[in-house]
Amino acid sequence: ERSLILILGDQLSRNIAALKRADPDRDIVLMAEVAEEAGYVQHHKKKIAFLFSAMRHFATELKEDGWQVHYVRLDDPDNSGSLTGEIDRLRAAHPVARVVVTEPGEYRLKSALQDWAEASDVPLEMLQDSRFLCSHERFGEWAEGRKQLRMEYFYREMRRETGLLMDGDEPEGGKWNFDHENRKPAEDGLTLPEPPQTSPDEITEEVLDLVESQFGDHFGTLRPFWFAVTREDALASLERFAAEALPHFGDYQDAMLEGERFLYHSVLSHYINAGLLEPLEVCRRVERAYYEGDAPLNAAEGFIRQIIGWREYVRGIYWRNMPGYTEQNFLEATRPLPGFYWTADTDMACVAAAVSQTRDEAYAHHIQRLMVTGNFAMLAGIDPHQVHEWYLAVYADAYEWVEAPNVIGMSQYADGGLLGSKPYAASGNYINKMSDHCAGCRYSVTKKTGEDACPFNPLYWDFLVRNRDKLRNNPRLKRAYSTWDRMPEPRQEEYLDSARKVLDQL
Ligand code: FAD
Ligand code: DLZ
Repeated sequence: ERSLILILGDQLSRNIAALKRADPDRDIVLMAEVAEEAGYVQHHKKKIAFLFSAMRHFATELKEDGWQVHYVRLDDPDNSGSLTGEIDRLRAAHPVARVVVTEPGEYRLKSALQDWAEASDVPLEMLQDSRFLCSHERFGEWAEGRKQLRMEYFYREMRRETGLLMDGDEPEGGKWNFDHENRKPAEDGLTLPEPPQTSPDEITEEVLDLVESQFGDHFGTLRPFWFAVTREDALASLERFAAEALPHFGDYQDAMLEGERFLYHSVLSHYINAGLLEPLEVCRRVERAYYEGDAPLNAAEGFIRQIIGWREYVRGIYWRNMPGYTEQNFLEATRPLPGFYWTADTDMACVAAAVSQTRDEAYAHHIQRLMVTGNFAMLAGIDPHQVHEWYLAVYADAYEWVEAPNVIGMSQYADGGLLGSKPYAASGNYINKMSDHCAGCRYSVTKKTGEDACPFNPLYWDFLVRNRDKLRNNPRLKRAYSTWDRMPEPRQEEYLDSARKVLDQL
């Protein structure tokens, strides 16, 4: 009996569960570019181009492997505009006994498929996504009964279960975490390797034209377009990272430099999330670099922790708390997202750098996302739902399962501390320590209040004061509150007054 195998745009792997169970001689694979997926937020042009081109390349590879693939292009005149519409259209022409799909990464689409199945006369089989190390059940077992969830403990279990960087039962090097060796500010004179630039082939050029004509009003610069769109080229990016950037990954993980968009980051998240690379193979490659003496332990451990620790942990948090997680607003923040998140038109040099590279590359590294655009939005009291929609739209690696916990939880503290133990709030001093942005900024980072003061400075105190009722009992903020309480009242007034002026101008 023939099955219809639906492969989503972020499931571009030959090992995806739905394909593993299928028979190329019998079953029919459906892949579809649809308006609904391309339009549920205003995705960055590069994100759409990346996915459509990677989808087209993957469909071609499947056909070469002998699969019967039904590929629907966005500009197909009969395109119904939705994935469920395309399932129905295909099965009208080719009757099938069931539809098989690997669980989608977003609650929105999972529910839409389940609703469709309820009303349909063919059954839907939804398979666990085996690209993740930790199933929903496994995460549930770990989380159940714990008063507070903390990534670090979850991560240790993932280390044990994968055996990555393990020396028998003990962590390699005697410690689980080497972060105290990381987080150096970037110095002048570093040689910074760039991610490999893949030249667009004919398929990609055709997609770029399509995106320009259909999504010309979306955020972001489309060309030059250099992302890998095949597994082969994504693997080349992994090799480049392991050889050139990984050795310094740990040291400069939290650094920022004006004009340097990638530093020693891997720039692999969009490939991993779309299925071109498998998370475990990426970690094994990095582990090998360590054992072969090509990278120090603090780099390899730090990198592997991001993937088997943070990446798996945030996914667990997402599915345990949906629906509803993306609506959380613990701090009751309501201010609209400032226009400069779309234009980069701001005098704050760090924000302008983060937003303009986001516009140009659909990429920013973790500290830019967390401590610049994220920190500013939280300090300024921006509505977390608007912040969430911005992040979901602008990054090539953004899908709700990973974006929402990072934004709603880690960066905006809108979940009230479910994911992380404290709000990532920082004044200009932090940005100055970790970057060289402040030197060329029109604001002075050493000025705490007044016209020319770095806006992060008064906003930091205003944020703490504004949210005192909700944050006062957080042990990690005790010191900050007692510093505030010891400040003379006129000084406090200056801070709050400066903050008011910044906020009024947003
Ligand atoms: P590297 O710095 O080289 O890290 C290696 C890998 O670790 C990444 O490729 C990624 O797979 C994983 N990783 C690292 N940190 C995290 C994390 N916190 N959560 C999950 N995986 C992580 N990541 C996304 O994949 N999609 C998102 O939409 C996304 N939104 C974010 C929003 C905010 C506000 C913040 C603070 C972080 C967000 N992240 C997101 C996590 C992280 O910033 C990106 O994974 C990383 O910047 C991608 O660049 P890279 O591949 O060069 O990462
Ligand atoms: C992000 C995205 C976009 C822009 N377009 C498509 C598409 O046309 N067809 C498709 O199958 N998938 C697309 N995707 C990825 C889906 O949105 C993604 O599978 C879900 O959000 C679940 O993670």
